[in-house]
Amino acid sequence: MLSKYLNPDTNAALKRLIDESDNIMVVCHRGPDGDAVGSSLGLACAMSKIGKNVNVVAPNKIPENYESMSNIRSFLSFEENQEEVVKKAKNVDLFFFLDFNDIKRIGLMANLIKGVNAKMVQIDHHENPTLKVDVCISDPKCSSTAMMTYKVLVELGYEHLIDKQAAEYFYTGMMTDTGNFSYNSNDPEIYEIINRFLILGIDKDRIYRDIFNTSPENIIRLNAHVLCNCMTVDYDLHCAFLTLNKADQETFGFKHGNDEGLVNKPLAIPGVYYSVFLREDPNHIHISARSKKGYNVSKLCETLGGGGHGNAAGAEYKEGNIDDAERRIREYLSNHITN
Ligand SMILES: [Mn+2]
Repeated sequence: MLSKYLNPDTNAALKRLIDESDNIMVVCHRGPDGDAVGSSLGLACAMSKIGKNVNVVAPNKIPENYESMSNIRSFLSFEENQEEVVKKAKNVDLFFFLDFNDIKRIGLMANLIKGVNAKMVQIDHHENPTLKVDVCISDPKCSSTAMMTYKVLVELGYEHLIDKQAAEYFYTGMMTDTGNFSYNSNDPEIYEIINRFLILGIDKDRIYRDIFNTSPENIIRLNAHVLCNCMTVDYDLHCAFLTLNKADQETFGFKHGNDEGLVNKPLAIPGVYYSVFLREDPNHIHISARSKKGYNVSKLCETLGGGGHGNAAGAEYKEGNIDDAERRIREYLSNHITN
């Protein structure tokens, strides 16, 4: 038996919302990761099985390494299909917002949402949800939105709608948000759910290989270059800094998503508790931070205008270049370091 999120009233209310809706739009955050893509596609699969017309929309393009997942149900990117999404959104009865806690995470799509007259449901595992929705299901202790979404469907009596394909999508979200079950992964329910998915026939080994262990040569070289030539380790601050500038992105043929997981690597170094990856993007410095258990990076990223979880957070720094951002982080850590 899995633990429950919904009291009987909310359960009935959510069920009614779904029953009364013909057109559903599932929306995930900008720069969708495996959890955003996996939870959205899994939910879409289940909802289309009960005859709903479902569209899945991300604010921008999904990274290449997840493209294979969306073969069956295609993702619409708002940035690239603005007109189509606007048209479809007008007929939407029910929105599902998955894997984000703040309207800022969907960029320009936020304006679209403001103007529609539809019901809204949020399922998310980030702290402090601030979206204005009809039903908010929030569980910061859960390691993935995919797992939450699966549990919600089970609670609503929809377990029979989850087939092998949907299970593969949910599994992908659970796997990617735990680094293949290497962090935030001590909850026994994770393995109870995986057990069910294996019985449905998912190929977990293939999913791991496709998502985490398939990489073109230029990306292997890019990762090696960043770790070898662009990493500084400050043992006083217990922090490693990785940087990727525009020139190197061009040299190695970098595309969005090619640096997935890179920020975790320095945490393997004894004495390193924080790892910060700084990438030069067109309009800002993309910052992604990770930390070992007991060390918090969400506050650090908040001071830079971002946020996230205690051990995984990010920000888009607009007040200067990579060096400025790194200086700000060093200042913050030297004032807040706990040895
Ligand atoms: Mn997530």
